[in-house]
Amino acid sequence: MSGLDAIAGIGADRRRGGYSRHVFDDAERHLREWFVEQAESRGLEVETDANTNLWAWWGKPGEDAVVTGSHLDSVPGGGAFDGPLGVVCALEAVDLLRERGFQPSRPLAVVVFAEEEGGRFGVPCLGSRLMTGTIDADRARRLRDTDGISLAEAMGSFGADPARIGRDEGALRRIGHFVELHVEQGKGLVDLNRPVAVADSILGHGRWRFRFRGQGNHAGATLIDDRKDPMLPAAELVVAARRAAAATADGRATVGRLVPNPGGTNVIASAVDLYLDARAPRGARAMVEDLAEQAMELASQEGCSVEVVEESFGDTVHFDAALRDRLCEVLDDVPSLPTGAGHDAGVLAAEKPTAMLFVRNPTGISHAPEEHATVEDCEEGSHALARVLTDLAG
Ligand code: HGY
Ligand code: MN
Ligand code: MN
Ligand code: MN
Repeated sequence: MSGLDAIAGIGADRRRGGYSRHVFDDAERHLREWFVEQAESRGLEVETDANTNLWAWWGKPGEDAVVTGSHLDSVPGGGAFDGPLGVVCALEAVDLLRERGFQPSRPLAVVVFAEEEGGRFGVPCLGSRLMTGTIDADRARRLRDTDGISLAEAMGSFGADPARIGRDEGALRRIGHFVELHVEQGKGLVDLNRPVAVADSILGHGRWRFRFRGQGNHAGATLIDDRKDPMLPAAELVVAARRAAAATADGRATVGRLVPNPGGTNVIASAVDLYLDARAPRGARAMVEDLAEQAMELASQEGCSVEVVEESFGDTVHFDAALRDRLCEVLDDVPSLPTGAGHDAGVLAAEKPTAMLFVRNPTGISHAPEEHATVEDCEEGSHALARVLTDLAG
């Protein structure tokens, strides 16, 4: 908790509540500095990889390492635990192992992945996607934030070389196992009345941008019949998305961001960008294809047009069953749980034996300031992580 307290003032968002910490902004740079200080004070050797992920090594960096960690960025107005808890518990686990005089037989590293939430450039798990080549480097360089700054430009200002981003064979060879600890983002552990679980699967999920275009005009002088208001099909699509998710097995669909241009109370918008987050064990893409057809119909009814762009997609992830079972056993039969939230561990799972630990969230709320974990459960989590690292690196 002292780790979380130390960063509690960084990136606090007075307007939205909670935290807004986005890749390469002041808050996120500050968090990187904090991490480097923490790692170096423990004698860990810190390096930043070509994709701006941070690594802290216990002993010499080497291949087949046991790697743990998470991310420090947040969604806009997010909670204090999503990401930082996995980093703080990783450092705490290192302390616990040291106190016990543990000597790892394999290299051990704590990693902080960049832009996990996609809060600035729109693609979640950007650092791990780049490292694994799951996103094309050229496409990534051209991603833009809401101020029009490209990832390449932002990396340049940060002091990283955008020409070097992309699949990083060296970094990947070093990962033998990856274990990410994370606050649970639902109520699974509350319902089971248990503090810690091992992850079983991650729901397939993606993000899409629907750009509706109409005719900007005067709110008072334009007769209702004369309007081409892109807000109309956008609003109807919000409702259609909810219905589509309800009709899809274990489906979810969210419009958490709707951006009218130019955005004036007395102005009929000329365009509206609607950002859709859709998830399902199977068929998230089919759900969105159907919504895209509906969007076209809704747009044409209003004399508008629509263009749909897939910003990211990841299939359902089933974590390595042998590793999951091994963790459950090492942790004396903790339960295993599926999750609807995405993680860098989900990206890495396609390449490496990967596992996750969840720590109970008494509110069951996440991506909001009410996200929580008690001191006792965080302690359970770091002790569980220390046991897993001891097992894997012993
Ligand atoms: O959006 C997600 O599921 C994740 O927390 N990035
Ligand atoms: Mn998150
Ligand atoms: Mn997270
Ligand atoms: Mn006027």
